[in-house]
Amino acid sequence: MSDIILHHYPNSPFAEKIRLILGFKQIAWNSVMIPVIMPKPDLTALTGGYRRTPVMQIGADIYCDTALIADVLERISPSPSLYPDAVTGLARTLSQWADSTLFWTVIAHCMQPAGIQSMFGHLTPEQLKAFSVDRTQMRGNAPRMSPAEATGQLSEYLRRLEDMLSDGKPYLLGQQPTIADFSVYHSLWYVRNAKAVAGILDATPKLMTWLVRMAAFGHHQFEKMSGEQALAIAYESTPAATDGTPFLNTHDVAPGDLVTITPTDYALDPVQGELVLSTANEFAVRRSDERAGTVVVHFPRLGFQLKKA
Ligand SMILES: N[C@@H](CCC(=O)N[C@@H](CS)C(=O)NCC(=O)O)C(=O)O
Repeated sequence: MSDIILHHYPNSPFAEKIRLILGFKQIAWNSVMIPVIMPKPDLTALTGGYRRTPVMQIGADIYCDTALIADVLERISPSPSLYPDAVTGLARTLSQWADSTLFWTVIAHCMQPAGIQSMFGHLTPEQLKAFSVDRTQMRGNAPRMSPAEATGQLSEYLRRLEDMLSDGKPYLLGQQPTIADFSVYHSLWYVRNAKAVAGILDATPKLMTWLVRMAAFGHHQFEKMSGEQALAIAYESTPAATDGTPFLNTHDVAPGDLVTITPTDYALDPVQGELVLSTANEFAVRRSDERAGTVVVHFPRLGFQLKKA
């Protein structure tokens, strides 16, 4: 049985990014379905409060945010690489743009009435209301874009991406897919699923062909697992050792200090624990939970803030 557990739900774009990376790398995994809105009691028992989707678990190590999850999958299975040497800086930077700017432009484009009808038409008015209240609370004061702005800006972004596929290049940065392809893919996958507003993709035929090429990686093999089973695995496991990893002290903190780690953009739920890792690209805290036992929760440095508790 694979050690990798993905906590996710089917129509989450960021989860689709990771499912497709698992397909690209041919890594077998376990699938735990989590609720689309709060509360998410099994998930937050593992994370200590972080509620975004997806989360990856390996034993008693919990990995938040797809930027870090992709790095961990690369460590586990380096080939085929998401970060080819020749373009690694460019790939990571394009990926960060796609996961933030492109993603929120896509959400604003899809959340116009016709798009909502395509994606959520099957929900009752009460369910739709609960979803909308949850996401409004989650986003807090994060800036919002009108559908008119979003649609106009998305058309321009799509043209720029189409330009990257000139000269018959199969992937955005050349002959091999990189992390940037997976980050752009998940947002465009979401547009394609919002059928009433997916026509925007018709103007960029190379991008459509690329979408089909990317989708062919599939999700590889997975088995269903319950949230309870995942919690039991965390409880029975010991977090991977972190001793010996050089500690990068940027916040006047020492290993073992009680800190909180919180996203800087939305869903600002702090996770509190003892700091066990602070590297150029990662923070991790150790915490204990009645149901999950002692776990280490990992975050990327980019997009998160560390504070002494
Ligand atoms: N930067 C995060 C973004 C994750 C994210 O925003 N996921 C969306 C779903 S695609 C989410 O969490 N929505 C609220 C929820 O699922 O509770 C990542 O890369 O993992």
